[in-house]
Parts: sequence; structure tokens; C-alpha cells
Amino acid sequence: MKPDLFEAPDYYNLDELLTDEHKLVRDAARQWVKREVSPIIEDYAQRAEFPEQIIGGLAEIGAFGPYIPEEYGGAGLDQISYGLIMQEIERGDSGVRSTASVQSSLVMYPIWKYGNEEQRKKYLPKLASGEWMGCFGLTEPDHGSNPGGMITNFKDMGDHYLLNGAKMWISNAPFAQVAVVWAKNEEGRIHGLIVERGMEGFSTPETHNKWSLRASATGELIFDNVKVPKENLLPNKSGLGAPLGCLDSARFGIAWGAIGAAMDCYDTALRYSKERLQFGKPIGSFQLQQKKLAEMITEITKAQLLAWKLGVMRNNGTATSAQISMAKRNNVEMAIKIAREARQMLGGMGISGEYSIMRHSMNLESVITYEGTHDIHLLITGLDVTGLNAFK
Ligand code: TGC
Ligand code: FAD
Repeated sequence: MKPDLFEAPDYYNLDELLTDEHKLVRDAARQWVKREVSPIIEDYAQRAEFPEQIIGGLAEIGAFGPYIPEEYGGAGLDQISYGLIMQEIERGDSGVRSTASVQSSLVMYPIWKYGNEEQRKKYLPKLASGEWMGCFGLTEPDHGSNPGGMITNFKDMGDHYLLNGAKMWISNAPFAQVAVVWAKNEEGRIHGLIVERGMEGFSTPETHNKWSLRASATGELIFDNVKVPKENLLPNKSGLGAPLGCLDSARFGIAWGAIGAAMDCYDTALRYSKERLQFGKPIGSFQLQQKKLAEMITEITKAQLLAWKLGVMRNNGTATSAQISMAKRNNVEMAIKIAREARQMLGGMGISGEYSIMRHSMNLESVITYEGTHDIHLLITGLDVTGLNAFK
């Protein structure tokens, strides 16, 4: 792969909106990605392997629980810092950002928000340091967009719960020590349970043959009469709103992360357009190529503004779930379109692993599907503006 010469586009001087702490956090993540991710990621993606050696570095840049209080091992940062870290990591690879998103927003967040003090103390510091990795089991073979229909269930056996069912498409599953699993009790109410590797009847077979997010490990979670200790139930929230609350946090991170992937594609195409000569001129001098670049930077700038304002609203607690959906949907679509245009700008080289664009492009096909598909987020906005529910 080519050396990482990335220079971040900031067409509207949005750095002026960031605090010194934001810039410090972002620049540390940016340097770490250049040093530790860019040189190896293409190779891992080609081999469809997650680079486990970067877990310690992810923890060091605060990617595991950026906004979780320091008393639990988190970085105690604000939401904009969290977003900036996700942006920088996804600039390297969406699969690496997935690992961090899942650990922070889908495993640490529910333990912090819905768990009791014992659970927080037992799990959060180890998850923040990367000593333990986690995964989040919501999606089932027959229930993806409609998680409320899940059939995974648990029964109260007196001194423990008995968990049965299966989850699929679960990021981090093949190596996670801890799984936050959503299942229905005997009354059909959804609860979160912490399931640990090693519990009898719990297995995590890896999902192979992915053309997307190849550097992220994906798997199933299978529960065959798993005895879960009663103290592993998350006591402070139940119902579908509990897992969906975690998704709000992860979708917010994706709205920022997608900007990172788009910035990398734009920056690569811009540099290439100045170096690549055809008809005796740099291809960047042709109007058709300039149109592509001009539209890319315009869309990136709009997405940056959307993410920043959403970060301000998340910081003061006013962002609605529907506003988060809009940003996730808009920014991922923006990134996927830019990846496609950027790939074309590199001609044949665009499909080569020498450059990051094709990998981003393939990764973004997962990003536009997980954490709620593009259609689902559109319908969430539709419901919000009309008051009419297309899901019921
Ligand atoms: P609905 O009746 O609308 O809502 C049920 C309850 O949930 C509440 N709620 C929310 N709460 C917090 N945050 C949100 N975003 C919420 N959305 C809804 C709602 O108020 C209600 O509460 P209550 O107290 O009245 O019971 O539910 P529905 O069954 O009609 O479904 C709505 C729908 C389709 C929008 C929702 O289910 C949905 O978002 N579906 C998409 C599923 C999804 O996003 N799955 C993601 C799986 S995890 C993943 O992909 C990880 S990838 C990670 C990575 O690698 O980065
Ligand atoms: P379906 O729900 O079957 O949707 C199929 C199509 O129908 C889509 O185009 C959808 O938009 C459309 N559709 C569905 N309902 C409607 C409707 N009401 N109106 C209009 N169109 C509709 N899940 C987890 O729980 N944890 C994870 O860690 C996780 N990681 C993932 C990693 C990867 C790489 C991938 C690909 C997925 C991951 N997922 C995870 C699952 C992901 O969240 C689901 O794939 C996603 O929510 C969609 O569900 P589905 O695949 O079952 O598609």
C-alpha cells in the first residue's frame, strides 16, 4: 500500500469550532492511525483478519469509552471528542471503527447506563483498557430491521436464567470475552444480559465470505441452554428502547466516522488528480474531474457541519433519535458516493489495494446497512416529520 500522506480537508475552517482538547484528542488519533493502522490494514483486509495487535493502541487513544467517566476507566471526554476519534479511526478503516463503536457504545454504554455499580466496576475498566473485548447481540437471523420480533429468550430457573436462541452478524463476536445480549423474558419483555465466553452452551462461530468490512471479525452468537447468573441481568432499563438507546450513541459515532472514510477518498483522489498525466496534462485540470472534486468537498463540508452541530446537541442533551438517524443516513450516503466517484478518478488504479478507496467503498456497504439500514433511517425521519408510522 502507498505511504499514508493524508491531509485532512477543512474547507470552512471548522477547526475554529473545536476546543484545544478536541484538537489534541483528534490529532493523537490521527497520528496513531497513520502509524499503526495505515501500514497494515490493507494486508489484514485482504486476509479477512482483524489486527488484534492494535487493541492496546485503540485503548490508549481513548477509543474505548471516550465519554465514559474516568472513575470507570473511560476517557471522560465529550461527544465531539468521541465523534472526532471515530472520524479518525474510520479514516483508516471502517472495520477498525466498528470494533471501537461496538466496544464503546454497544457494550460499555449499556453497562454504564443500565447496569448496577457492581457490574460497572467489574466490566468497564477492563473494557476501557482493551483487556476484555465485547460484542452486542441484537440482530437475529429472522429479525434485523425489526428487532422487536426477536425470539431469543430466557427463563427464570430460580437461582439462574436459562438463555436460548441465536444472533447473527455480530461484530467482534469471534474474539469477544463479553457479550451484551438482548433477549425476551417469559412475559415477552426485552432485557439485556451479560454473557461471558466460557459459559456452557455459548458459542461464537465466525462468519466468512464477506466482501465488506473484511478487517473486522463478524460472527454468530449461539445460546443452547446457557446458564446465565442472575447478577448478569442489566437491571436499570428494559424494553426495546434499551438496545435502541445504545444504537443512538453508535449511530452518532458512525455519522462522524463516515466523514473520515470520505475525507480519505477525497484526499487520495485530489492528490492523484495532480500527479496523474493524461493527454499531456494532470487529470485534475479536466473540468469533469474538477466537478467530482468540487462536489466531494462540498458534501464533506456539509457533513462536517451536520456532525458538529449534532455533537453540540448531544453534549447538551437535546439531540433526538430522529436527528441522529438523519445524520447517520446523510453522512454514510455522502461517503459511499464519494468513494465511488473517487475510485473512478483513479481509473484502473482505483480498484487496487495500493490505494484505500476500494476498501472504503466496500466497507461502506456494511456501514449503510448496519445500525439501521438506509431505508429504516429514512422512515424514522418520515415518521418524525409526518407523525405517521410506516412500521406499524
Ligand atoms: P418502536 O415502537 O418505535 O419503539 C419501541 C420503543 O423504543 C423506543 N425507541 C427508542 N429509544 C431510544 N432510542 C431510539 N433510537 C429509539 N427508537 C425507538 C420507543 O420510544 C419505544 O419505547 P416505549 O417505552 O414506548 O416502549 O419500535 P419498532 O418495533 O416500531 O421499531 C422501530 C425501528 C424500526 C425504528 C427500530 O426497531 C430500528 O431502529 N430498527 C433498526 C435495527 C437496527 O438498527 N439494528 C442494529 C443492530 S446493532 C448493529 O448493527 C451494530 S453494527 C456495529 C458496528 O460494527 O459498528
Ligand atoms: P432486513 O431487515 O431483512 O432488511 C432487508 C431489506 O429490507 C433492507 O433493504 C431494509 O432496508 C428493507 N426493509 C426492512 N424493513 C423495511 C420496512 N419496514 N420498510 C422498507 N424497507 C424495509 N447487528 C448486531 O446486533 N450487532 C452487531 O454487532 C452487528 N454487526 C454487523 C456487522 C456487519 C458487517 C453487518 C453487515 C451487519 C451487522 N449487524 C449487527 C446487523 C445489522 O444491524 C443488520 O444487518 C441490519 O439491521 C439489517 O437487518 P437485516 O440484515 O436482517 O436486513
